[in-house]
Amino acid sequence: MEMTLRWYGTKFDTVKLWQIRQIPGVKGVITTLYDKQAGDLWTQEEIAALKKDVEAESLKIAGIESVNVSDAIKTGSAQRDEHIQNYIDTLENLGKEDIHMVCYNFMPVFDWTRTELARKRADGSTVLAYTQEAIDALDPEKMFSSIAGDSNGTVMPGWEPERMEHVKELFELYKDIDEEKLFENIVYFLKAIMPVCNKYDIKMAIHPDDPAWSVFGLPRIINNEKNILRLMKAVDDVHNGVTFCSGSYGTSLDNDLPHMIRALEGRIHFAHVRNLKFISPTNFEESAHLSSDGTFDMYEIMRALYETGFEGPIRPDHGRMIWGEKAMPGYGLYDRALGAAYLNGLWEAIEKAHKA
Ligand code: DNO
Repeated sequence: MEMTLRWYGTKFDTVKLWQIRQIPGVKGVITTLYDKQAGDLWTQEEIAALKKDVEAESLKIAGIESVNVSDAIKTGSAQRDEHIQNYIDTLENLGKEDIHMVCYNFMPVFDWTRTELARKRADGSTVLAYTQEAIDALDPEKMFSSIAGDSNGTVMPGWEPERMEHVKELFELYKDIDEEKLFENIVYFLKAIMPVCNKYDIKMAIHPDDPAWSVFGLPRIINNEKNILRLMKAVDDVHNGVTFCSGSYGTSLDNDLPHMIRALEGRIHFAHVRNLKFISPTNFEESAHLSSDGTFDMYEIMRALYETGFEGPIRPDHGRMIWGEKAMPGYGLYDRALGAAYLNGLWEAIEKAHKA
């Protein structure tokens, strides 16, 4: 595995590349052109400029998170083929710049959903949290404004104000889209992009739906072992792969995370590893990475990755907000750096035990 940190670019991130470089074992970042809208084309020049910024600090781009997929592609509406062509051209430009891993998601309307961005824990840290009761009491069109105030002035991934202004129309677009239709549309999309992925050896890594069940009646298809394996089979090419996000699949206590990792052997191209603390099955908060601070056995998750020969980038995921830091919720420096150090420690121990 290759330890990395997510970085949103000079213009958007409170965390600096020189700080990332000082985290032990981190040599690469996972980044993006954060101001691109889904459906846009990324030019080779824009990608080269991003690469230059990263390499100037002696880091490398380990992959892109995300090249977002437009709602036209997800719903199969009029602009679908135009957006797919832009996606193919973007992949081509990434390939020419020697970038070989792209994370994306196929969630309708909202990317990940949390109901609180700053729930206070007993130690005074704050974390992102979710309760089903809060969702059930909420008008989906108000979802954005209900959380925007807690985002420390940052733009949250998947919650771009430009998109959220049209949230009503977005819901309208999905009115006839059920899970089967959404599945057909993702297969159509993947089949169209596989040739360029093969040409440049670009590994596509789909991020799971978070939480792993339907919110606001919208369909969810990337949420458990059966469904993700179905997608792997439907487009049976190694370039059609997975971002294994423990904190997203883990929202459903029915998902056996180490078992899923083993079932996906060879198809996991990227890993987000973080922990959750459950108060009830539908009320959880994002804890520190350490096993004993949350619900998951992080050792077993890392061991399953190790034993299935995982070689891709891995990143600590959402961290707590600690030590007075002001940053994008989940994406401060301090707790993610602690997470990276902890995951590196687990990996070293697992590796040495295997070699002994
Ligand atoms: C949340 C992230 C997601 C993820 C996208 C991938 O913090 O893990 O926003 O980047 O779903 O496209």
